[in-house]
Amino acid sequence: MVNLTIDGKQISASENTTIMEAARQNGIPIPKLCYLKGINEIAACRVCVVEIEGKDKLITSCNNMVEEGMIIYTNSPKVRRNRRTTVELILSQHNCECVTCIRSGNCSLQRVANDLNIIHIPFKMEIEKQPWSKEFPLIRDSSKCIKCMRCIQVCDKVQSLSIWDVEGTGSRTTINVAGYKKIEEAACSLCGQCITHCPTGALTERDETEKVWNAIADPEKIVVVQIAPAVRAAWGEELGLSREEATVGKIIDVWRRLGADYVFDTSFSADLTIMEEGTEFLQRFTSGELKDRPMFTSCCPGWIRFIKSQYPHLVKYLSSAKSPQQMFGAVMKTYFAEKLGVSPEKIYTVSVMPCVAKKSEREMDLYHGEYVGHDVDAVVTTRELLRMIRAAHIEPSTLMDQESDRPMQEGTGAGVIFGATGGVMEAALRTAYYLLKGENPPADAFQAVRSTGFNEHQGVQEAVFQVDDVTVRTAAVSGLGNARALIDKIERGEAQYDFVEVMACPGGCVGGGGQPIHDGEELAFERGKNLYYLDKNADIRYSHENQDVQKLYEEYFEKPNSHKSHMLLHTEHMK
Ligand code: HC0
Ligand code: SF4
Repeated sequence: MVNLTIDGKQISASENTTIMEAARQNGIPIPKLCYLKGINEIAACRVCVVEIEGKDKLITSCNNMVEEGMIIYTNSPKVRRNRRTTVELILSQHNCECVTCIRSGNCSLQRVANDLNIIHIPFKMEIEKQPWSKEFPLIRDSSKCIKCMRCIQVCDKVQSLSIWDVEGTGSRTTINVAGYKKIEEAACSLCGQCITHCPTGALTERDETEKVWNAIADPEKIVVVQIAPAVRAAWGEELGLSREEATVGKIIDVWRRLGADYVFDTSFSADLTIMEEGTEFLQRFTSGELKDRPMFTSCCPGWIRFIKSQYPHLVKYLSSAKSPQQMFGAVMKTYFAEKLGVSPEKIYTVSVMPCVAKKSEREMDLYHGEYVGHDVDAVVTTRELLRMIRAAHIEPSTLMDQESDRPMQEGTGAGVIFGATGGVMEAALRTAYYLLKGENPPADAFQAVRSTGFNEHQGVQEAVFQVDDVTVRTAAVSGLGNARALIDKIERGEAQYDFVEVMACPGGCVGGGGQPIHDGEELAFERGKNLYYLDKNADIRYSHENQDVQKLYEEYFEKPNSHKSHMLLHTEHMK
């Protein structure tokens, strides 16, 4: 241990602790902008400077370690002056139109400037705005970039894609897509992790809320909404609702108040996905088709974009099942439209997703008789949902639990855990066991695929399950860097699996790129616990016991992997 003094407080910290961390452990927060624990500890912004007694030069606290006998001041006049100038210089190159910024109220730069009581900016430089496509689901506004490097590091170290790079020199240094490419030409997975780790409004999702407002206002359109599993685990964070208060039932109430015609829970179609994908897995597994490579799940569009650009030769091992988002859209425009007695054109489908890549997944086509269109018409992230709640002046405390509409009402605990890493695998195994044995396993029999923290086994949960004489080797991985390491192991013959679940975002959809932002704080596994709690307390925990899914098969699809389900619920990933 090392003994030292910070702001007059005598403390001890273990060796190799940074000054920032030692201060934090003792209730002394040091302001910062670029710092991201374990990912970006490069002291680029210099906001975290501190004064050391006896030393002339201030030092950065994020990358300097505590030393025996140090006397540190985190907020001396010298520190404050220096920090203030640093922030003023950053602001001089920053587009400070905060009132029209999506991150206003949740911007680390705004907070640091406010805390320093900077009420005017003494100098201003001309700010160049780089061109950017308005069509791409990931939007970058270079005039708001503070060159903290977080996006570069997250994309590189966590997602192994290195989409961003530094460009230019001197005061013209900026961040842009590496290799002077346009973002559309780069291999961006659209995971959105650079957005959730950006301290300002430089990176955002393409806003689709206006499209949704217009559809709601259009009397010709029947607006049908679905809410993804992981949204319920995070939407309350910005509204001051506790985990217990922030139910999916209240999100359903939100959409009814916003004017949607029908509201459903994506857990329903997660159960439908399990019926299709579980059946497909057993067919491929028992036919010996999976001898050399596993079947990969296909519900995460960030992962689909990744495998297509990084491992195109493995695309044929993807499950052909569409994701729950797409399946639900297809069911809404066919089965449900028929129930309502309207044509698919009248139905406008909206998904609320914790994800940015879902905005590109929706471009998938739906062919149904005469109708050619999309399963899903608009995708809003959890953050966009929150903006709509605010725009409609809905007071969160007045929201009441409501049930989703019929006939696609039921969603099981198995469908809910889709939003956490390992959840799709666990749900699939519960049903695969039933399909093999004709009886249910204990609901928690496959919990070995759950993951409880970051960096645990490099984001991989492996498990082998024995059902009579059948052995199924599984792995669930989250984070694309972890996925790359796992695939490389499979490719080198160092690991063999039958079934692999991949989620692009660390922790799964709960940590998705469309979720609320907390200045780089990682909440995925906390949110995941919420989904496991909901599963544990669900009346039904097996997808095959979802009675509304059973009815859908009876009335429409006949059976899993039938001709009709292949037409509407599966896709050809080779395209
Ligand atoms: Fe997910 Fe999904 S679990 S990808 O994370 O499979 O986005 O929540 O909606 O589609 O259900 C996201 C979440 C979904 C889909 C489901 C899957
Ligand atoms: Fe990289 Fe993901 Fe951002 Fe694309 S969305 S640039 S893959 S971090």
